[in-house]
Amino acid sequence: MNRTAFTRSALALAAAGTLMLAGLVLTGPPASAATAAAFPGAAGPAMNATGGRGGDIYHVTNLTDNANSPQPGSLRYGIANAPSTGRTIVFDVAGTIKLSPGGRNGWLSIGKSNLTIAGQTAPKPGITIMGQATKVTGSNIVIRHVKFRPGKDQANPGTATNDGLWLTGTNIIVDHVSVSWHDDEGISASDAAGQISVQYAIVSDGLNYNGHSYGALVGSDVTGSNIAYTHNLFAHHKSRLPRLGNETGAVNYVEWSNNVVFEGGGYSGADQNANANFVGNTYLRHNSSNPEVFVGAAGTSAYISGNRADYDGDSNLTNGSDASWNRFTSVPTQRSSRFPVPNVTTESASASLTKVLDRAGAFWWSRDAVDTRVVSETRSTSGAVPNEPNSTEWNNAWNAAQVNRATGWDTDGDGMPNAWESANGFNPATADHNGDADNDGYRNIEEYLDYAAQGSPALPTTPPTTAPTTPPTTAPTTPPTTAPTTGPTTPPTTGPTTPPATGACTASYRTTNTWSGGFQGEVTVIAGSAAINGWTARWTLASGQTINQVWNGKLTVGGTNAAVANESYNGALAAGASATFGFLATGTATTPTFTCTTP
Ligand SMILES: [Ca+2]
Ligand SMILES: [Ca+2]
Ligand SMILES: [Ca+2]
Ligand SMILES: [Ca+2]
Repeated sequence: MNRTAFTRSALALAAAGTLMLAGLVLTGPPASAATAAAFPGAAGPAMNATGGRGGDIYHVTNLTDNANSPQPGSLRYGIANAPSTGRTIVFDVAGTIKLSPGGRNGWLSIGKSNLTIAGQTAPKPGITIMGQATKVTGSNIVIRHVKFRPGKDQANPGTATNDGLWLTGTNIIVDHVSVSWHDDEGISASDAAGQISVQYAIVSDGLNYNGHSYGALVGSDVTGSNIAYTHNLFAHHKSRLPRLGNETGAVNYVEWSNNVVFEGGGYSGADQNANANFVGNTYLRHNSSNPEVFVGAAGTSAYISGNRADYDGDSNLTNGSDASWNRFTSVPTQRSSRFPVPNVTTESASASLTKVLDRAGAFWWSRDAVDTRVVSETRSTSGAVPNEPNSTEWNNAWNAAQVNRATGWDTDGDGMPNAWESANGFNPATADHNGDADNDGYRNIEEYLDYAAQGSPALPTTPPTTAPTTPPTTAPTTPPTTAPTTGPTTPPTTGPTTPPATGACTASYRTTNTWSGGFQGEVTVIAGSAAINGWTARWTLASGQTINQVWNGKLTVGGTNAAVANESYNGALAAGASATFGFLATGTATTPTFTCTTP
């Protein structure tokens, strides 16, 4: 997906879906053979999971939960009744889903396959799942931007069996979730786990009242599985960061890289048959009594590179030392090359530290009290492993008010809200979620999901103007009211074959809107003392800036070099005339220097 504005001509390629008025489910035929990753930014073994791509759209319209009799409109109902042909679950409500009943029967079981759970579509403050554990056993599943804060088992509090999220299916990618108040592991991938990616999660506050404040079990009983945990923050756990291995003799690979592990003590461990890469992790502590960041066992084989341990407990998180084999202890086989976990590109500990602290968690653009506190405590290496949830945080989450979308948010029910559809040239009255207007392999609904995953930055305050694709076919019906004051002295015998294109141009910039994590900019291009026929404005993107959408111009980005050229309808400018284009970007607004060239 190129994150530029769609054009109406491209829209003609979009396949219309079918609106089922009786329910909240939309279906439509597959429209594109192009392939794409699960979403922009997906990585790891499940990078290419397709989830619900090409399937129907299910709207969560209430926060009820009852495992024994799921109600239409609830999340559990949408999962339990998902068709095998794929389903994308969007949320018309925000608030807390209290899993019911207590005990294992009340766990949220995600046993269907070809499923996308798009928590980023919920209104602020998003969806929080509480009360019981969540277990994923299906395959080809995308889970994004949901908070899992289970607490103790509601029927048997104190049994310490509530994981935040337990992944034991295959081809599952979990992205930008938040997990806390588990009394067993936060996010585990184990047992029947196949190809698994866990990225940009905040996993915090493992409850230690029963000694089970654990981070993650990471290992599989399936030979050939690959599991990657990358760019996650684990904070306030006693141990298992991760606990590797299996007891079946299966041979498989683990990537534990570019994570931030902030713990109050304890260590990680491994059973047998563990093969793991540890690259570019940051290990933070304010209690340096346990020097190890990982303790292996018989059968542990590990590759380590570029890990940093910073134990001084200050707010400078990058003045630690290289965490070498003296901190990865009891590892019988010290590898000199990495295990081949697919689709992983590692980076330095400091580069990933910044990304994780800025961008991890479900609603990183509007973090809740728990994630805000945990990131703050990580930045200052403060806080502690809790025995119980903070009571104020728990009560506020448990009793959170339900937030509903306004009427008319998504008239055609295709999961793409009216305002976004209009701003991007889609039809808010036709279910066209399964089209692929720009033919990039991402269905139209996925283009919206990506926008929502950026925190839904403000749409342009003035909608993009769209040039007519054909010139007017009829002449003006009213003549000019004033005649020319002077006529041509000698008529030309032939007209010019191409318009002149020799003039120079300038470009100026202003920021028209900003919000947390993004901004909107406007650039005015002015022709010099001669007419021009085409222009290109260029500038350098500052660190962290990404352009998501451009209107009235065509964007090209190479590295940090951005260039916007004219559209067909605004390239020709008379001397001194101007044209403007606008864009939406993530990152912090700056005032870059623009250059303008012709054509
Ligand atoms: Ca430090
Ligand atoms: Ca719509
Ligand atoms: Ca539509
Ligand atoms: Ca597309």
